[in-house]
Amino acid sequence: MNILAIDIGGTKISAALISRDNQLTHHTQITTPASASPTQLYEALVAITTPLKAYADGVAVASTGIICDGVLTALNPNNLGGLKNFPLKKTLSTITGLPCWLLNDAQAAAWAEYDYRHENISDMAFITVSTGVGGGLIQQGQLQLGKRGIAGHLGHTIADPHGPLCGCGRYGCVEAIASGRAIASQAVNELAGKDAKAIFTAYHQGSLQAKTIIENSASTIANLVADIKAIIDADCVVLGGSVGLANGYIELVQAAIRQQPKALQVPILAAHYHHNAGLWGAVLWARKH
Ligand code: ADP
Ligand code: BMX
Ligand code: ZN
Repeated sequence: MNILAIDIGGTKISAALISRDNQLTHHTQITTPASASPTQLYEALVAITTPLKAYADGVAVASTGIICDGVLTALNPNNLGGLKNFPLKKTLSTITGLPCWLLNDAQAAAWAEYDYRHENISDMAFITVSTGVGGGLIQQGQLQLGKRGIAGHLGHTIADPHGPLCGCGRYGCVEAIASGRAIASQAVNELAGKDAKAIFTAYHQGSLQAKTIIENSASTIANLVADIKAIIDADCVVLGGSVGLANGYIELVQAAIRQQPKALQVPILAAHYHHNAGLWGAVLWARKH
């Protein structure tokens, strides 16, 4: 089966064809509409699927948000231009006329990264540090979805109860401190208004402000990793997303985890599938089901 894989994130929507013999081709990317109203998201999905759908036998989707019964519900609507609910499966089936399989983006990436390592491990977590902070858990070789699709939403565990208000309504979520959006929102003075990518550039140019913000993000993720170890005794934790994979970031998280008690330390690895972990996970999951 040739599958049209789509990864819907808070910043970008990417798509590619993945053939039955695992060749990834025709990779394309568009910006997620800033105000992702249902109409704008619909139009973005039409734009990205139209050139590719004729070559596919099915559609596999990894999407930000809680995915349950084919519907996307935002836990943090701010990450999707305020969009709260969207009938993703129905919409994509109508646009493409193809069968569709859906997963949350980080759950999908967790599945791909586990699949790659399954001969050596049984329990792991995937964390994407991107627009938000997403998560996916594998326990005893099983991807955890939960009855309502929320399992693994690690970005909405609390890092600091006195921390900033998260778009989900809680104070001090990991996502409100460590995500790409949170990194940008902490910038002041010479870095005010810059996005996380620009703040990383400033960090590599020696900006002390950028260093403080990025190290705070990395140590928040390291605390989350130690919590995951305590909860599921993970064999490893895999990092992805454009912040998670940014030059020097994983080293900061690894350095911070070494400050934790030995029993809570765990190997932290970069995603084998890099930025395409969600695309691959959605396809591997679709084939399995
Ligand atoms: P999505 O959330 O749509 O899946 P990404 O994984 O690309 O998309 O994450 C988007 C976030 O990553 C934004 O905050 C953006 O500023 C930041 N970002 C993008 N490229 C880089 C980079 N090279 N280095 C650091 N941060 C980056
Ligand atoms: C948010 C949440 C998660 C998602 C994570 C990473 C929404 C819309 N999304 O915590 O479902 O996995 O962001 O998403 O509530 P990304 O856009 O950063 O890839
Ligand atoms: Zn939250």
